[in-house]
Amino acid sequence: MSQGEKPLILTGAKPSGELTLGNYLGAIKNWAVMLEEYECFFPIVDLHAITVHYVPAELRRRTYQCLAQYLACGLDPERSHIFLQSHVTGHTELSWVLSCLTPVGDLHRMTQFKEKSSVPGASVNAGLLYYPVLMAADILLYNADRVPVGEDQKQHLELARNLAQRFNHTYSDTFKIPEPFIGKTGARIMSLQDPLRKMSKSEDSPGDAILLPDPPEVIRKKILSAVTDSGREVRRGDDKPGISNLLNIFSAVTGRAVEELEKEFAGTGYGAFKNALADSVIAELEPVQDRYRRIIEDKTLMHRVLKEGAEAAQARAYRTLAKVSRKAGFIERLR
Ligand code: ATP
Ligand code: LTN
Repeated sequence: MSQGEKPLILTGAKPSGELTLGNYLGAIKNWAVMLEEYECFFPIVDLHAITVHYVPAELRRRTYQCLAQYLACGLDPERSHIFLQSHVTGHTELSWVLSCLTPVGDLHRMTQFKEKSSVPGASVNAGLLYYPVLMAADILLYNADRVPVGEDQKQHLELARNLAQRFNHTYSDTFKIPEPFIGKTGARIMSLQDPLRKMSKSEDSPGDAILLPDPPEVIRKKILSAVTDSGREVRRGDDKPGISNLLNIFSAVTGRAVEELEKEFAGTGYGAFKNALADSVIAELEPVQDRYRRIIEDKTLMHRVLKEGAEAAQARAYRTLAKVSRKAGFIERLR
């Protein structure tokens, strides 16, 4: 890295539904504070979204929603590059070269592939199998130093690291080996109805997740009906996954330590605790929702962000792609 150049962070999210409080606390809120220290690339990975059954018009709508939610959550497009994966030439090209270095058995062994392909009635297409190679290409195309991911994506990041090493070994030193990056807060927000599963936007049951656009009364209702544990003590513990999750959320939203919250709510019972948590979540999301409502109507703004993001990303992607082509033995394109 030359002097004065910031390390590069890259992370992607699929436009597969409304973002949840889990995405916000576990990911985007942490990303927004990285803009000072890192050069940040935030692709919305629409090519990954078509590996499972989808409706094109829905994908388009969700892609705009995801972008508007990113901006509303405080990702500043003046200080980061927000773009669509499908707008940049290079992701699929590099993915092809990397797939020729990937033993197919490694892909069959991926946990996410096994889970998604074992859903009854799922049509298992080759894209679903190659999903992790495309993700590796997303990361290596920009030579990312660090990749913020949740637990569930660690195996995929490991493949990206292996592929970087394999490419460097097969051809010559080209890629940095990307490191995982674990956020400070909200690492794993669990479902409100089943605190042993993570809060996820692709779950069907509506009480599981708080969605960023949920109105205040819906947020309160979901929190009040969150599954709790036996007893009425507000404390963290392995025997209390429901209350522990709610305490984690409270702590991530307010920045207050769990121990401090335990003291404050000692002896108050679950009802008062849940109402106070609902107040905090509603207050945290209100400004995000106001901004979201404005941004989603402003196509001019969204298109400008995507255009500028794609231009910056493309410039960097072309440099890597040229290097990769040369090393792989392709003759340079004639002009
Ligand atoms: P799906 O629920 O559809 O599988 P997802 O929300 O897990 O999707 P992405 O949208 O690609 O997947 O994830 C964006 C980021 O949000 C990732 O960094 C992921 O680790 C993080 N994230 C998702 N759910 C949670 C959660 N419940 N708690 C903390 N972080 C989360
Ligand atoms: N597979 C990831 C999304 C994703 C990603 C990436 C994350 C696609 N490309 C590159 C980090 C870096 C997921 O499902 N959360």
